[in-house]
Amino acid sequence: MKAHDGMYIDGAWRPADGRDPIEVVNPADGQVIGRVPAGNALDVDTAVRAARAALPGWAATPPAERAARLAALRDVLVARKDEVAETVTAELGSPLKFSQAVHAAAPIAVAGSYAELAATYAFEEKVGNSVVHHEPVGVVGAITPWNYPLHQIVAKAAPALAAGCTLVLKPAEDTPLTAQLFAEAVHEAGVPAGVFNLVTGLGPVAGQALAEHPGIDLVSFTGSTAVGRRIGAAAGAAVKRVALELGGKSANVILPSADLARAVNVGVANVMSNSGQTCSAWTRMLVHRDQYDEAVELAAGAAAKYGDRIGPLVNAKQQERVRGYIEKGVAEGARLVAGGPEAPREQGYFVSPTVFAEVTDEMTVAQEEIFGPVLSILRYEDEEDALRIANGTVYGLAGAVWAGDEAEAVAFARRMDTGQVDINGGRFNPLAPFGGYKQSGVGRELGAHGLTEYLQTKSLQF
Ligand code: TXE
Repeated sequence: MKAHDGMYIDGAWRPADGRDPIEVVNPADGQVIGRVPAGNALDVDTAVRAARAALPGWAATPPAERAARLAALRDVLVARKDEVAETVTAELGSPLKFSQAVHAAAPIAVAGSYAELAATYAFEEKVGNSVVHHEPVGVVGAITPWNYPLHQIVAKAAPALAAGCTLVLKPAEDTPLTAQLFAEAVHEAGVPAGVFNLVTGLGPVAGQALAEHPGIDLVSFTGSTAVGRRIGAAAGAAVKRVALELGGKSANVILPSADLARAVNVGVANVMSNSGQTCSAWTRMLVHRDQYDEAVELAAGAAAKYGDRIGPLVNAKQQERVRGYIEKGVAEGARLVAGGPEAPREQGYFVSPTVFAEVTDEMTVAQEEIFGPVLSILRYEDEEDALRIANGTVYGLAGAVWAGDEAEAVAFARRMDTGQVDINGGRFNPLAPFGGYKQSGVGRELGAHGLTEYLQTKSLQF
């Protein structure tokens, strides 16, 4: 795979100060497919300086011109979508069809939505005798994970660029090639030098240096709750803005009036998608006791069908972690009805699609984010019990409700402590705000709500 041996800073690929290579591995077979430099604090500092220098010019660029660059960026992502899909498949291991349909396609929709928002957003509004200006926050430090390598980048870079911010991106060490491809796309789209900068590197080195750099005005982080908590604490101490997209343990609530087979099948597909490496995945299926046995049977059958069709997990550490959770589920008394902890193949970091029945809400597999193809099915007595279980974790990122009647599902969804709920299946909407209640995070991504994360307001009184 093509890999740059440098950092994209101030509009060009430049030699890195940190020379240790990061080996990029294809998780489907363990082969090294490329090497990128592990940037250090000096590389981060160089990139932040470039972003600071570019800030006044980009912030003063008319929104229509920023919109034109974002539209050009979307067009480059369209033109290079096959390359995006192949790169994501090579470094994340996801099946090529899934990479095309999701990993390459979603960022196109998101970039397009911000091209439109940049052109139409009211960056100035009249409020009584005041005019409120929505100005860019400044220089953004974006730290992204590997699970949706390009989407996670575009969900930060596109609104930042639309707002008039400049940024430095530190992508996940597992998926830096997609990030390099994105830097090429930004360059091709004619975004001025210094507006977008890329530093590849390790989290505790380059990531931490970026999060703590005094030249950063907003840290936008997606990743684990443990790292997010530290970044939030450091940002609080420095009184700087922070946006955190963290873990989830979303409930898929199937009310008795729902189409059970459809709800279960879509629910299983949701968890197995991307091999379960999705923060919003509906990892807890809540079923009424009268329908429980039927749901378990349907889910076990649906999971068995996935067999070989899902990709591996991203690396050996995640594979071990997920297998450990499956072993813990068994040890705590949950009943395996599909899959299990044994690796299904010798090569690559695969985990079998796994379904647990007889899960109770205090079990580890019902409380902690597993981040693998593992579904837990819980039994509820009545609607109040379902609500108690659904809201009974520290997380609140997403969820789903199924009912025969949409209004019934909406009434339940309104009582859920979570940032996004799919009603009878739902569909991806790049304009809908996405983000967490409780410990799932701070702030929102996507759409106009995502744009406001990158803006600060100034009011002029007349
Ligand atoms: O995350 P990390 P990991 C969850 C999921 C998964 C677990 C661990 O449960 O099993 O996290 O994954 C950078 N300062 N999610 O270890 O370490 C790192 O380089 C600054 C949920 O991969 O949080 C990468 O770019 N940055 C999730 C990013 O943080 C640091 C997506 C995420 O890595 C850093 C991924 C530091 N000290 C994992 N340490 C979601 N919400 O979608 C690491 N990083």
